[in-house]
Amino acid sequence: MTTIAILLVLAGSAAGAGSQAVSFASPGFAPTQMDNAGRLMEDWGTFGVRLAGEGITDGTVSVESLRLRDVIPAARCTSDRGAVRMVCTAFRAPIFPAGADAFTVRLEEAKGNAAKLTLAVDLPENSQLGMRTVKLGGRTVLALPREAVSNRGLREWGYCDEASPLPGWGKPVGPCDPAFRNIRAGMGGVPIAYRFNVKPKSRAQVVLGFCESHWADPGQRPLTCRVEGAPSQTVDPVGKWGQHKPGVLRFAASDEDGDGALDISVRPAAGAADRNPILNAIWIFPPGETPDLARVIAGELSAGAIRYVDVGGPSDQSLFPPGKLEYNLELAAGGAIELVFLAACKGGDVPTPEAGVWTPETLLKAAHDVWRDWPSDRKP
Ligand SMILES: [Ca+2]
Ligand SMILES: [Ca+2]
Repeated sequence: MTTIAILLVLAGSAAGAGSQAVSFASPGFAPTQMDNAGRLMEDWGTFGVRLAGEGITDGTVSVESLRLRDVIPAARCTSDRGAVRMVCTAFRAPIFPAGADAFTVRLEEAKGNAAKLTLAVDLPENSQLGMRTVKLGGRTVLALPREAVSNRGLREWGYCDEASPLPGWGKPVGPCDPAFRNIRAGMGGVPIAYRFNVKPKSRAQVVLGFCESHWADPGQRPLTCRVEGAPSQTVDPVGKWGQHKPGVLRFAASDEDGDGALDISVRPAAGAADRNPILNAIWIFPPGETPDLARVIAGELSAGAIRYVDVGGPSDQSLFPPGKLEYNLELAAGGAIELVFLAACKGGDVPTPEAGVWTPETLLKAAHDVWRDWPSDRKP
């Protein structure tokens, strides 16, 4: 029989009266502790959030244990911060195999005035930020809220994937743009993805550049390229251009979903023997003029492009600025916002949010179902 999960209520230490560390778990799993400042103490580090902005004051912090939907052990940290009341609630979501801690940050405007806020997430050093995940080493330790992607401080353009730069990997023959020499590769089949800020709903000509310098035979590394607003194109670079031969594909792109960003991705084509996609270069040109592709390959149009990216080269960049993970949020007078994070538990990863299997509602329901069915004499 597995160890019975225990809801421990530990005596508080430094924080004021009413604030104490609280633990919570799923049946049969080691508990997670919320410390008396409202942070989760995970085996990979401490996860917590900090609030800043106009009218945000220091305030008392109160941590308590409670039951969500009557049965789910949970920890809650409440703090009145002047213009905003912040309530952080955590419970264990019983995701196979190790579970994950769902951490909901609720921000309530408290003074009857619209408020602009910055919510900063405390992360361990060496954290790698992605669009929806934070990784530490090879482990996915945090899933980030979908609602807040557009509220993140992002650069004008950059990659937003888990691919790796391989400078000097390309060995293009003949005179060509230097961008063909450096690549990024999606080792293990991860897509290569870039995002560029554009005028909402605007159009552009996008050119992707490739040079395959590993395979000599066709059919090994076919790639499927998607550029927002254009039909996807599948290409076998060796079959189409040959080994070490630079080649380009043109796309009539548009910001189809109107979010002010143009999304570009390269993935392994269906059935590809080599599952590691590569990309050498990206050019963005104005709509309406069709760039001469031979001149693009020769590097003659790079200086005049709206964007020219030597993928994997020294000027390539992540979409995410280094350092802190911060959200810029606006609260209407009397309004509230909820952001749900998912933190990895002892020995586990969090599931990739892109897989789309879990939502905050289904996590709560799953936790409810396991605790409802757990024998009452063994409930904490
Ligand atoms: Ca878009
Ligand atoms: Ca490159």
